[in-house]
Amino acid sequence: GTAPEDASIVTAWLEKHQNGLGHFIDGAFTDPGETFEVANPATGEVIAHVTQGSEADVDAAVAAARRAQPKWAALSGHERARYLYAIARHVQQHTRFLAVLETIDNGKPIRESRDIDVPLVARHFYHHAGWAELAEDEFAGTEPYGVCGQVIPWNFPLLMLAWKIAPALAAGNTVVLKPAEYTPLTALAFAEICVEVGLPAGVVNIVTGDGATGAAIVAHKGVDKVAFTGSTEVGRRIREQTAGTGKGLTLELGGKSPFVVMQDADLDAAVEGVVDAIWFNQGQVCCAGARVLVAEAVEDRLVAKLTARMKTLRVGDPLDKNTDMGAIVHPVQLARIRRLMEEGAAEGVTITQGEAPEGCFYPPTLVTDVAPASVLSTEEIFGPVVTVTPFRTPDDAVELANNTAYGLAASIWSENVNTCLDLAGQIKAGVVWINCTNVFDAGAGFGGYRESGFGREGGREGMMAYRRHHARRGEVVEPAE
Ligand code: TXE
Repeated sequence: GTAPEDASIVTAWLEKHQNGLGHFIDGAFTDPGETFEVANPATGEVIAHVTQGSEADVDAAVAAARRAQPKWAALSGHERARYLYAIARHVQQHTRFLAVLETIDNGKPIRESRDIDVPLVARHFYHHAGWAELAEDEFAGTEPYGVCGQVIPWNFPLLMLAWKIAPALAAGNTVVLKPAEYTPLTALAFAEICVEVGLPAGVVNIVTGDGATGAAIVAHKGVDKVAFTGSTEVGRRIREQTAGTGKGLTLELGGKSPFVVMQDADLDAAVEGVVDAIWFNQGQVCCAGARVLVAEAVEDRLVAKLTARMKTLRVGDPLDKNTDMGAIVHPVQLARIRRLMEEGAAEGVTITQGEAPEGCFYPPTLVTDVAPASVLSTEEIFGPVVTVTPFRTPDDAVELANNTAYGLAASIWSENVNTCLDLAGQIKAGVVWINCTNVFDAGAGFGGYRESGFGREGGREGMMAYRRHHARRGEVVEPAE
């Protein structure tokens, strides 16, 4: 049966803002200017009109952030921590509202937004409040960058905001953040939380808009550090744009992460791992385990189990608590998945799919008989599509795993911990999970090798990426990101 979530609190919020939503600049919401439509991908319904940020808007936001920054940095760590704790608590208090809004805006299942995204957001602010508490000791010999320009994607809208804003604020920076144009709503709801907790004006500024708005933030002379999560193509452009400007930069880009199943793996556990690795969030996950590499002796068994499990996944209404996979974020992304699948099909691969309703949905998909050089094995599909490729020896597994331009994450499955640790050391990825996948913690650095970007978010490295390191006599200084 169905178990629909009550969406009325969000409907009321959307109605309140039916004349359009402005930016959040200097502690207040601006009047909506020239707006663009935001739709619920599961229904196609337009749910809000959000302002397209101009260069003047970016100027105003950066100016507010510059004015607020010295005072924010001059607060004691404890005082900054109190704001971060308050934000975390308010996020928890508004969990249901934020989860429903995220699901309506992005299309992800309510079970995920409620049980994964929003709790991780709160966790991220709690964790970084802890860092702020320790600021006087931990940040000695370093200083905040100043104003951080942050541009985020649409796959985990509120969580990516938390990954960006929490460490920046803990470190004494102020921010101008642009959410993705497909999913700007929870960032604006977050701005309301900033007002609720009495965060000083200008510490957090949210400017909505498209890539041009993002580019204006990156280019702004008043921005001291840029943090970006999104496509490798845009990341490359941002790296060029910031070269020689002295701005700090961290980039978290695409991936094509391997999921390695050794002959002695617990296959049932590995199957559940694949479900989580590629069918979580419709596969729109930068670290998605998109390439299953399996020991040839167990390939047939794994594929049989995986096919059976895939067919049990329920794809449909994201607001239904029984739904396993919701909508693809936007018809443009759906078209991209379909185009890549057509290119792959032309190469003669075998495609097995579950079921999906009409509309902006894509079924869980398993691709076998696929060459390592195939477009489906190499391109980031950013959808619920997993390839399965057999290997003979552990060395072959490592070679296949590293046969990618990316290097964000990897997952290794074996009952022998020595095998796991041996492979983990040889696979070039920022995160290697052993007998698990998609485990995120605010205390652990996350980030890529090669075309997956550079710099870490989370943990000590992530924290220190928001401080400038200046040398003092006799001191060894970590390289700035
Ligand atoms: O990404 P974009 P798109 C990958 C994934 C996906 C593909 C395209 O493969 O299919 O990218 O997605 C802003 N200067 N990932 O087109 O354009 C934009 O407004 C500054 C992986 O949506 O990179 C948005 O806020 N900013 C990824 C953000 O960049 C610019 C998550 C991301 O959009 C800009 C998303 C510019 N010139 C997509 N152009 C991951 N690593 O998780 C755009 N933007």
